[in-house]
Amino acid sequence: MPRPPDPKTLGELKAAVGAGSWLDSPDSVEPYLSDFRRLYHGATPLVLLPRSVAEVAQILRICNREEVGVVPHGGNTSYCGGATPDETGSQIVLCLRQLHRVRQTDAANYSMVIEAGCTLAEAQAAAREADRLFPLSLGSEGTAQIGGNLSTNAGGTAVLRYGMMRDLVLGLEVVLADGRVLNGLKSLRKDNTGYDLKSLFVGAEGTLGVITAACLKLFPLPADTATALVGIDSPQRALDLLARLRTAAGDQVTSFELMPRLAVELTVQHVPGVANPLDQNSPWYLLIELSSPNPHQDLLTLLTATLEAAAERNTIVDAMLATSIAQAHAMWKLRESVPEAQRRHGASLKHDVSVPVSAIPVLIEEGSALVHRLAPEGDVIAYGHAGDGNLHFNVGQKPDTDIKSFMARGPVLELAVFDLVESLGGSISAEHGIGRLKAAEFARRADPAELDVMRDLKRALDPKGIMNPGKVLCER
Ligand code: 2HG
Ligand code: ZN
Repeated sequence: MPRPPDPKTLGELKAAVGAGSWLDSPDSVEPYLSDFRRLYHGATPLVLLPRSVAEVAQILRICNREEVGVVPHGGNTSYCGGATPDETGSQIVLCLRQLHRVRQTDAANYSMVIEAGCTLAEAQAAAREADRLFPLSLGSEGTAQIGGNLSTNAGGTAVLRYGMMRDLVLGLEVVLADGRVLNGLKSLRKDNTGYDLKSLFVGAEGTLGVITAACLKLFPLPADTATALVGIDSPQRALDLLARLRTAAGDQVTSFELMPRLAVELTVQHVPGVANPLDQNSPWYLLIELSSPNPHQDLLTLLTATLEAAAERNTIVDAMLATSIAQAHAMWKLRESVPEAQRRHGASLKHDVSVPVSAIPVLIEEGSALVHRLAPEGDVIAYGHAGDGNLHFNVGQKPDTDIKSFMARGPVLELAVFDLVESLGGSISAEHGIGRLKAAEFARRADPAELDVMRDLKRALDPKGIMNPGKVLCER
């Protein structure tokens, strides 16, 4: 069981990073104590900001010896409290921000080695400089860091084409709980030498070790892109259109994002500079993007023809194709501002879930009936990555309702939504992780054998339980 660090240990930890790389005054540690959604507010005696892998290793050696809990911390954009210390004040925070070098780009190998503290936007820029694409793309990319993206197996808006973070990793460098460094920074597409260790740390949310650097896959830069905002009658029609698009454009279909009318309206209402370019109102909207590295594909013509054919069969209600980069950006701003609009509008109950793509219409229909019955103060705002089967089945507080009674509906509604998701063969965490928020539900619902293996792995790699205690796997 981890225990609070004594003054001698705190001194040793400070010495491990040196002056300027630790914080311990109440004001200076405050930004590390609460999560992005303000669900938790913890306490810590010390925040460490190491500048090298050797310093991370030294910190973990000390913490392991003294059995001090360590909470790895990146851009602090977790939705599940994954990077926030608990309230006991006994856990130290290990912020990776100062490990932010791009160690190598290898354009011919379509790979780059980058440290955990680089933001996702910095990773994208480094790839671009080498005339390559790093395709992970999400709303918080200016703040979220690569270490956190890896640790939560982040998804975002281009998963349909390129996969999630796990699919984008060739190798990892990880400091283990006892301070040993696992040097797995291989840049190989083929490597069948034993167990796939890197995969263990992706999505482990810092509970098995600290990722300090990664070798990531790169792709050719897109040279032709077509973007459209489409109005549509129902989620089922959206799936019909997705199938049509995949037949027409294969894996050039890069993004397929679904939004209900309310999400679009709230975004236009609350976020300055956002507009809905479509003339007609529709119950649902899709943001579609096709892309190709081949500049002669003429994707705009392909997308136009596919949407026209869909309109003839009444699959779609309305559509607007972006004819300039500015128009495409405006469409993306509309989509990416939905979380902010929800925040400005009022409280929300969030469910980041996935189901087989074919089950999305049922999830929305049956889930909405649950909200109607169990949280009448809320409006369903189910949006997100429909092409991946990942919806943010969110519920926003209706205007002029009492926030306390609305929030009190959360636990019962969550159980019902998760039951529904489970009955559809889905997952209670699609792309935001388990963190602290979903640890109990995960333990309750996971397959017992799967959970046993996870606990065995945890014990093998972190026998003293110092790595991000209380996240992902709860105490038995
Ligand atoms: C998105 O897809 C993000 O915009 C945030 O994953 C989802 O705020 C949310 O629920
Ligand atoms: Zn999302």
